Amino acid sequence: METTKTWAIIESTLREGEQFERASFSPGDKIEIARALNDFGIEYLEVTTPVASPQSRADAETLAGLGLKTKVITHIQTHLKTAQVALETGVQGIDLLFGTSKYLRAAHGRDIQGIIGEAREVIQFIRETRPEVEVRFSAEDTFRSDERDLLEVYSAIAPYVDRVGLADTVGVATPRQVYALVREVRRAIGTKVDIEFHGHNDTGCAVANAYEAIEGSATHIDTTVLGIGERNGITPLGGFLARMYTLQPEYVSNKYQLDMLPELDQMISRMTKTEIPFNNYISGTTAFSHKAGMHLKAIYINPESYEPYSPEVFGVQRKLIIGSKLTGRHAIAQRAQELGLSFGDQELHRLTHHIKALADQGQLTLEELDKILRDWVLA
Ligand code: HCA
Ligand code: CU
Repeated sequence: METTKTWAIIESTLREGEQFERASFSPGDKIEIARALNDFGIEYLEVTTPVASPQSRADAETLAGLGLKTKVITHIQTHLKTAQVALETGVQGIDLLFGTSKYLRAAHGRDIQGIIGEAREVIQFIRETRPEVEVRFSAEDTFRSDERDLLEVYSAIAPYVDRVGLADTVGVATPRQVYALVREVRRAIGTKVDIEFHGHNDTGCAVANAYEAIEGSATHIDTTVLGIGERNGITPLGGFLARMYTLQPEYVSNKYQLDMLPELDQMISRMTKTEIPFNNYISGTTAFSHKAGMHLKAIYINPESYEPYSPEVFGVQRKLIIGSKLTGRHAIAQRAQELGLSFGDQELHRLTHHIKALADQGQLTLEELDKILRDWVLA
């Protein structure tokens, strides 16, 4: 049964993704990315702070003015002047950030009361200037911050914002920890304010942590296409959707144009000159490859037997690797049938044995396999 959890994606390829070593999106790239994510059905686009550079400011204005269905929000440090510039770009939302861990507090020199005071001032300014703009407040490095400090900050600020954010800035949180802390924050701030989770992937938990955040009552998840970001990045859009699709297939496929996902990955791969990893969720070249004889046999009977979801849902095709030493009679027979050939039981047995022996010397391509099948008939 589908769970009834509802959540939205804050797609940060245009912000966190710009912090990826190999990303340097041109103004044209940014428009292409924004339009594609809009068509895909993403709810929010987070774009680089307008104070990063003159072009960043111009880009934020352009993106905010595209008239997309997707809300365009920017991501800024909690400073009054920056907030003013952000509002001038015409964005529909502002994600505010303030470091609360001992490391980051040492860097910006604020105590908890100082953080709360400054955040309130900036939030009040935004509310008074542009009441329709959505405001989020996030405690950077949440999972290395003192829990009492965090709850104090979130409780003090929640009444003034639409959303609070938890950020696993260095990717150290465990799934259970994320679940537990989101629950704690929910208890502290009540049900009226949304909760966002942003998770880095340094220890390989970014997808699991995003999922646990939702289980814990988070309503918004940050992703980037291919997971690009600082260091090895954050929760990848594809991996997150693969995770959620198995649990909420209708909810996910109604919200998003899922068969566009490989195109999104290819677009970012092209722009960042980075190959899509072979084992990438959904769009990796081996993501739907089946090889062992037993797997092939079962796949022919019912693809669900060895697939968590159908590749067609995501606009890709499964691949059957028939010419290997692990192949089986059923796979050979099936391929023969596709070529309009048929073999009796004994023949098939001998043929399969022959193919396995050949493949022991090196895996056969489909063309090589087909030739062997045809030659066998002629021999
Ligand atoms: C960074 C900031 C951030 C912010 C996340 C958020 C992080 O390190 O550049 O605003 O929720 O990972 O803490 O991306
Ligand atoms: Cu980040």
